[in-house]
Amino acid sequence: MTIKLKVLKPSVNNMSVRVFVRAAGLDFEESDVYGATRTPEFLARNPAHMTPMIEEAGLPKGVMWESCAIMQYLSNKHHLEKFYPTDPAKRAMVDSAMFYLIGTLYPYVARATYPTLKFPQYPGEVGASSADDEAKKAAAKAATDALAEPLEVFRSFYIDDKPFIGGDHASIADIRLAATLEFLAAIDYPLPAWAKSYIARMEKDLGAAYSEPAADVRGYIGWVRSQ
Ligand SMILES: N[C@@H](CCC(=O)N[C@@H](CS)C(=O)NCC(=O)O)C(=O)O
Repeated sequence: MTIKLKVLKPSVNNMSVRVFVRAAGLDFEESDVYGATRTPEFLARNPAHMTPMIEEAGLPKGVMWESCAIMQYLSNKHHLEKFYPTDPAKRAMVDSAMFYLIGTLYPYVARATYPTLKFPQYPGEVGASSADDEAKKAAAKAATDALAEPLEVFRSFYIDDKPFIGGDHASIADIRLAATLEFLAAIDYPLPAWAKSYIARMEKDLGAAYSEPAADVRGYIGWVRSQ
Protein backbone atom coordinates (compact mmCIF):
# COMPACT_ATOMS: atom_id res chain seq x y z
CA MET A 1 0.00 0.00 0.00
CA THR A 2 1.35 3.43 -0.97
CA ILE A 3 2.28 5.58 2.03
CA LYS A 4 0.79 9.05 1.77
CA LEU A 5 3.31 11.52 3.15
CA LYS A 6 2.46 15.17 3.82
CA VAL A 7 5.48 17.44 4.03
CA LEU A 8 6.91 20.92 4.33
CA LYS A 9 10.08 20.87 2.26
CA PRO A 10 12.34 23.39 4.05
CA SER A 11 11.98 21.52 7.36
CA VAL A 12 14.56 19.09 8.73
CA ASN A 13 11.86 17.30 10.76
CA ASN A 14 10.33 16.53 7.39
CA MET A 15 13.67 15.88 5.72
CA SER A 16 14.24 12.98 8.14
CA VAL A 17 11.19 11.04 6.97
CA ARG A 18 11.68 12.10 3.35
CA VAL A 19 15.22 10.66 3.42
CA PHE A 20 14.06 7.55 5.23
CA VAL A 21 11.25 6.52 2.84
CA ARG A 22 13.63 6.96 -0.10
CA ALA A 23 16.54 5.12 1.53
CA ALA A 24 14.28 2.25 2.59
CA GLY A 25 12.83 1.96 -0.92
CA LEU A 26 9.25 2.28 0.37
CA ASP A 27 6.32 2.97 -1.90
CA PHE A 28 5.26 6.51 -1.08
CA GLU A 29 3.44 9.48 -2.48
CA GLU A 30 4.60 12.85 -1.21
CA SER A 31 2.59 16.04 -1.16
CA ASP A 32 3.59 19.51 -0.07
CA VAL A 33 1.11 20.98 2.44
CA TYR A 34 2.68 24.42 2.69
CA GLY A 35 0.00 26.85 3.94
CA ALA A 36 -2.52 24.07 4.57
CA THR A 37 -1.58 22.72 8.01
CA ARG A 38 -4.00 24.99 9.89
CA THR A 39 -7.00 24.54 7.61
CA PRO A 40 -10.12 23.01 9.20
CA GLU A 41 -9.71 19.89 6.99
CA PHE A 42 -6.12 19.32 8.09
CA LEU A 43 -6.86 20.10 11.76
CA ALA A 44 -9.77 17.68 11.75
CA ARG A 45 -7.32 14.87 10.99
CA ASN A 46 -4.26 16.23 12.75
CA PRO A 47 -5.10 18.63 15.61
CA ALA A 48 -1.39 19.14 16.26
CA HIS A 49 -1.02 20.62 12.72
CA MET A 50 2.36 18.95 12.41
CA THR A 51 4.30 17.60 9.53
CA PRO A 52 5.73 15.22 8.55
CA MET A 53 2.46 13.30 8.64
CA ILE A 54 1.59 9.97 7.10
CA GLU A 55 -1.86 8.74 6.23
CA GLU A 56 -2.60 5.02 6.37
CA ALA A 57 -5.96 3.33 6.64
CA GLY A 58 -4.53 0.79 9.13
CA LEU A 59 -3.55 3.39 11.74
CA PRO A 60 -6.00 3.75 14.66
CA LYS A 61 -6.69 7.39 13.74
CA GLY A 62 -5.80 7.10 10.06
CA VAL A 63 -2.83 9.49 10.41
CA MET A 64 0.28 9.95 12.52
CA TRP A 65 2.93 12.62 12.99
CA GLU A 66 6.33 12.92 14.77
CA SER A 67 9.26 12.14 12.51
CA CYS A 68 10.97 9.59 14.77
CA ALA A 69 7.73 7.73 15.56
CA ILE A 70 6.92 7.55 11.83
CA MET A 71 10.35 6.05 11.06
CA GLN A 72 9.97 3.59 13.94
CA TYR A 73 6.51 2.56 12.78
CA LEU A 74 7.48 2.09 9.16
CA SER A 75 10.63 0.19 10.13
CA ASN A 76 8.57 -2.13 12.32
CA LYS A 77 5.91 -2.59 9.71
CA HIS A 78 8.32 -3.30 6.85
CA HIS A 79 10.89 -5.23 8.94
CA LEU A 80 13.67 -2.75 8.22
CA GLU A 81 16.20 -4.25 10.62
CA LYS A 82 19.04 -2.36 8.96
CA PHE A 83 17.53 1.02 9.90
CA TYR A 84 16.02 0.06 13.26
CA PRO A 85 17.61 -3.01 14.86
CA THR A 86 15.31 -5.43 16.68
CA ASP A 87 17.96 -6.50 19.17
CA PRO A 88 16.74 -4.72 22.36
CA ALA A 89 20.15 -3.34 23.35
CA LYS A 90 20.97 -2.02 19.86
CA ARG A 91 17.47 -0.61 19.50
CA ALA A 92 17.82 1.11 22.89
CA MET A 93 20.79 3.11 21.59
CA VAL A 94 18.85 4.24 18.52
CA ASP A 95 15.85 5.20 20.65
CA SER A 96 17.99 6.99 23.22
CA ALA A 97 19.76 8.98 20.47
CA MET A 98 16.43 10.03 18.96
CA PHE A 99 14.85 11.03 22.30
CA TYR A 100 18.00 12.96 23.23
CA LEU A 101 17.88 14.70 19.88
CA ILE A 102 14.22 15.69 20.09
CA GLY A 103 14.32 16.59 23.79
CA THR A 104 17.70 18.30 24.09
CA LEU A 105 19.57 19.00 20.85
CA TYR A 106 16.67 20.12 18.67
CA PRO A 107 15.31 22.80 21.04
CA TYR A 108 18.79 24.42 21.00
CA VAL A 109 18.95 24.10 17.20
CA ALA A 110 15.52 25.71 16.86
CA ARG A 111 16.30 28.61 19.20
CA ALA A 112 19.64 29.18 17.47
CA THR A 113 18.47 28.94 13.85
CA TYR A 114 14.74 29.72 13.63
CA PRO A 115 15.22 33.51 13.83
CA THR A 116 17.53 33.34 10.76
CA LEU A 117 15.28 30.79 9.03
CA LYS A 118 12.28 33.04 9.70
CA PHE A 119 10.39 30.17 11.34
CA PRO A 120 8.07 30.97 14.24
CA GLN A 121 9.53 30.31 17.68
CA TYR A 122 7.65 28.63 20.49
CA PRO A 123 5.47 30.56 22.95
CA GLY A 124 7.30 31.34 26.16
CA GLU A 125 10.68 31.65 24.45
CA VAL A 126 12.53 34.96 24.25
CA GLY A 127 12.43 34.81 20.44
CA ALA A 128 8.63 34.67 20.47
CA SER A 129 8.25 37.41 23.06
CA SER A 130 8.09 41.20 22.88
CA ALA A 131 11.71 41.44 24.10
CA ASP A 132 13.92 43.78 22.07
CA ASP A 133 16.32 42.66 19.34
CA GLU A 134 19.29 42.68 21.68
CA ALA A 135 17.62 40.28 24.12
CA LYS A 136 16.54 38.04 21.21
CA LYS A 137 20.08 37.99 19.83
CA ALA A 138 21.44 37.11 23.28
CA ALA A 139 18.94 34.24 23.56
CA ALA A 140 19.88 32.88 20.13
CA LYS A 141 23.56 33.13 21.08
CA ALA A 142 22.99 31.28 24.35
CA ALA A 143 21.28 28.47 22.41
CA THR A 144 24.11 28.43 19.85
CA ASP A 145 26.70 28.21 22.63
CA ALA A 146 24.76 25.34 24.20
CA LEU A 147 24.96 23.22 21.03
CA ALA A 148 28.56 22.11 21.57
CA GLU A 149 27.78 19.81 24.48
CA PRO A 150 25.04 17.63 22.92
CA LEU A 151 26.98 17.54 19.65
CA GLU A 152 29.99 16.17 21.49
CA VAL A 153 27.71 13.61 23.21
CA PHE A 154 26.62 12.36 19.80
CA ARG A 155 30.25 12.02 18.74
CA SER A 156 31.72 10.48 21.86
CA PHE A 157 28.82 8.38 23.12
CA TYR A 158 26.42 7.49 20.34
CA ILE A 159 28.76 7.33 17.33
CA ASP A 160 32.02 6.67 19.18
CA ASP A 161 34.44 4.67 17.00
CA LYS A 162 31.81 3.52 14.48
CA PRO A 163 30.83 5.26 11.25
CA PHE A 164 27.21 5.67 12.39
CA ILE A 165 25.04 5.50 15.51
CA GLY A 166 23.64 2.37 13.89
CA GLY A 167 27.12 0.83 13.54
CA ASP A 168 28.19 0.11 9.96
CA HIS A 169 24.91 1.37 8.51
CA ALA A 170 22.93 4.53 8.91
CA SER A 171 20.02 3.98 11.30
CA ILE A 172 16.88 6.10 11.68
CA ALA A 173 18.71 7.97 14.46
CA ASP A 174 21.50 8.81 12.00
CA ILE A 175 18.98 10.09 9.48
CA ARG A 176 17.42 12.25 12.18
CA LEU A 177 20.81 13.59 13.35
CA ALA A 178 22.24 14.34 9.90
CA ALA A 179 19.06 16.15 8.85
CA THR A 180 19.15 18.23 12.06
CA LEU A 181 22.77 19.24 11.46
CA GLU A 182 21.76 20.64 8.05
CA PHE A 183 20.02 23.60 9.73
CA LEU A 184 23.25 24.75 11.37
CA ALA A 185 24.47 26.00 7.99
CA ALA A 186 21.87 28.77 8.33
CA ILE A 187 23.91 30.42 11.09
CA ASP A 188 27.37 29.41 9.79
CA TYR A 189 27.80 27.30 12.90
CA PRO A 190 31.38 26.03 12.95
CA LEU A 191 30.60 22.33 12.72
CA PRO A 192 33.35 20.17 14.20
CA ALA A 193 35.34 18.18 11.63
CA TRP A 194 33.71 14.89 12.71
CA ALA A 195 30.25 16.30 11.97
CA LYS A 196 31.27 17.47 8.50
CA SER A 197 32.66 14.04 7.63
CA TYR A 198 29.61 12.38 9.22
CA ILE A 199 27.22 14.32 6.96
CA ALA A 200 29.41 13.49 3.93
CA ARG A 201 29.40 9.81 4.96
CA MET A 202 25.61 9.83 5.29
CA GLU A 203 25.25 11.41 1.88
CA LYS A 204 27.64 8.87 0.34
CA ASP A 205 25.93 5.94 2.06
CA LEU A 206 22.38 6.99 1.17
CA GLY A 207 23.06 8.71 -2.16
CA ALA A 208 20.12 10.49 -3.82
CA ALA A 209 17.83 9.32 -0.99
CA TYR A 210 19.71 11.84 1.15
CA SER A 211 20.73 14.52 -1.31
CA GLU A 212 17.34 15.03 -2.94
CA PRO A 213 15.46 16.06 0.27
CA ALA A 214 18.62 17.80 1.54
CA ALA A 215 18.59 19.98 -1.58
CA ASP A 216 15.21 21.41 -0.53
CA VAL A 217 16.52 22.32 2.93
CA ARG A 218 19.78 23.71 1.54
CA GLY A 219 17.90 25.61 -1.15
CA TYR A 220 15.68 27.22 1.48
CA ILE A 221 18.68 28.19 3.62
CA GLY A 222 20.35 29.71 0.56
CA TRP A 223 17.19 31.64 -0.23
CA VAL A 224 16.68 33.12 3.26
CA ARG A 225 20.31 34.10 3.43
CA SER A 226 20.10 35.89 0.10
CA GLN A 227 17.22 38.09 1.36
N1 LIG B 1 8.85 16.88 16.74
C1 LIG B 1 8.18 17.01 15.48
C2 LIG B 1 8.26 18.44 15.00
C3 LIG B 1 7.38 18.69 13.79
C4 LIG B 1 7.28 20.15 13.43
O1 LIG B 1 7.68 21.06 14.20
N2 LIG B 1 6.77 20.39 12.22
C5 LIG B 1 6.61 21.75 11.73
C6 LIG B 1 7.56 22.00 10.56
S1 LIG B 1 9.24 22.03 11.10
C7 LIG B 1 5.22 21.92 11.14
O2 LIG B 1 4.69 21.02 10.51
N3 LIG B 1 4.62 23.11 11.31
C8 LIG B 1 3.39 23.46 10.69
C9 LIG B 1 2.37 24.00 11.65
O3 LIG B 1 2.61 23.94 12.88
O4 LIG B 1 1.36 24.47 11.19
C10 LIG B 1 8.82 16.03 14.47
O5 LIG B 1 9.98 15.65 14.67
O6 LIG B 1 8.14 15.60 13.53
